[in-house]
Amino acid sequence: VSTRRLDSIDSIDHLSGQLTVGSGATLGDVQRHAAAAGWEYGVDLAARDTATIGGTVATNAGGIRVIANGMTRAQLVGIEAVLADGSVISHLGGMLKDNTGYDLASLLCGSEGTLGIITAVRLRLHRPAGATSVGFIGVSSYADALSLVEVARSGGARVLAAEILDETSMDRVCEAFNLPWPFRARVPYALLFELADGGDGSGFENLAEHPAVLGDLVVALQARDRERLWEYREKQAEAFSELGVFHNLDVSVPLPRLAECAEQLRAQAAAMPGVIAYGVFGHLADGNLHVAIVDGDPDSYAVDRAVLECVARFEGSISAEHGVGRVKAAELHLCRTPAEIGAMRSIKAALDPAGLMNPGVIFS
Ligand code: LAC
Ligand code: ZN
Repeated sequence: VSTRRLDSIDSIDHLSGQLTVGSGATLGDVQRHAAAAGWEYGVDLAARDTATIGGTVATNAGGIRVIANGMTRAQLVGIEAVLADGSVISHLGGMLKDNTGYDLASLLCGSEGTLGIITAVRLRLHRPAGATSVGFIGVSSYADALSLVEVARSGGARVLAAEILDETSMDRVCEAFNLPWPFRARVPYALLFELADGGDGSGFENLAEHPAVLGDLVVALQARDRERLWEYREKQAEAFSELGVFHNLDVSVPLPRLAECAEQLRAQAAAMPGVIAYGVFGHLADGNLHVAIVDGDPDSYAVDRAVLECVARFEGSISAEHGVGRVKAAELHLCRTPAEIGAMRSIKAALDPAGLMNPGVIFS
């Protein structure tokens, strides 16, 4: 089923700061539509021009603005969807306050197509953050990077993004896209911040003096320079995939345990036989790590399982933003209790008793 032709985008309701869009419109189209009218859509990710809004809602997409705006579910005010029995549920009136029973929009959001097909959504918009600065900071550990996130969050400028790249992912993207190493000296980790500081770099003042900053601080004020710094982060998946089929894990860990878990994931990847390249990078402030591992045997699931089991030991989630899908369905028990999985199965059975909707996804 393709929803691509359901691509209508209504005019913006300036009174409520909301917008109704068909599920086939791309994320990029919605972002541009909102921006042209002086608003901002709260979700952004590298696949903005191919991802449909319906897809981002069905998967509760995260991305690079979660620290500022929350995930897709936090943008959702209402939903229209077709259920397995052919009934249409439609609740697009845009009431922010509406406690009449279960929140079906939230339920369908992140259900990965297992409960129904989303046809339209009502989204809340944000006031634009204004001009921003992007900074790249060298640090010597995940723990130091987290201390800088804390400093940044308690400073004056709003943090719009806080991303981390380890040395191996930096080397990979530099090699794949022929990018220069962005610092004068090599650093074990690079931390990328985007701050809503009026675009003059003032948001980085309280960070620059912090003892956790290793070497130089690179700050970009112009749009082209900001994009240039973002390239190191946004091109990671592409950089690893050009080496072959790669194991692309997407996990999250409670922030107090993130540093230790990330170090174990790196050590574990480095010690795996046959590994050609690896990196542990991602949306640091969300506790969301992307673990990229390329090995000689792309079909081997042992690599994935080792990562997911490590994360489970730290009481993390085996899918922070990409979803469970079919690949991780057998591993759901690593981060959900039998009671939780039982409740989810009951919902699935009630709404889709014949199992028509995306069979095999979420539940093995
Ligand atoms: C990223 C996507 C793949 O953050 O989740 O690069
Ligand atoms: Zn991501």
